[in-house]
Amino acid sequence: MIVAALGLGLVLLGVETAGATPQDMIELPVTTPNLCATCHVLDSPSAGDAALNLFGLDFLENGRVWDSDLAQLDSDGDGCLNGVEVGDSDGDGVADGNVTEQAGNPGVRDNCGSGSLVDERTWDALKAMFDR
Ligand SMILES: [Ca+2]
Ligand SMILES: [Ca+2]
Repeated sequence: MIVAALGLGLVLLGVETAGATPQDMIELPVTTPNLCATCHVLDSPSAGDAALNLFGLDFLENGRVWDSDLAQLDSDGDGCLNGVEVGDSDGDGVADGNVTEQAGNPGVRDNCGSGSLVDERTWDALKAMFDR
């Protein structure tokens, strides 16, 4: 009986974990083309293999809420703010202008800006001031 209850608990836990992802995705005004990969290291993460990328970790730390604080960060350190990459610069939950696709992946260091090493270091120093 105890084993059965434990098993049920694990199943419920797994369902809850997997079910949270679409709910989190609603937070972002623009999710294409990266979809799951916006927050995860895999395109199609499963409950047991859903490692988060740098943006996903910041999103989690931010209480799984998309807001102006998160939009002002550059989670992946590529010189582009999360808000710019997602397509909602001010993080108010409404896509910028006629934006229908993310400009870049906020969790992957890509070529969406001219982030030099110096800029990244400066930004890391700035972030460190707020990450207390
Ligand atoms: Ca970035
Ligand atoms: Ca990026």
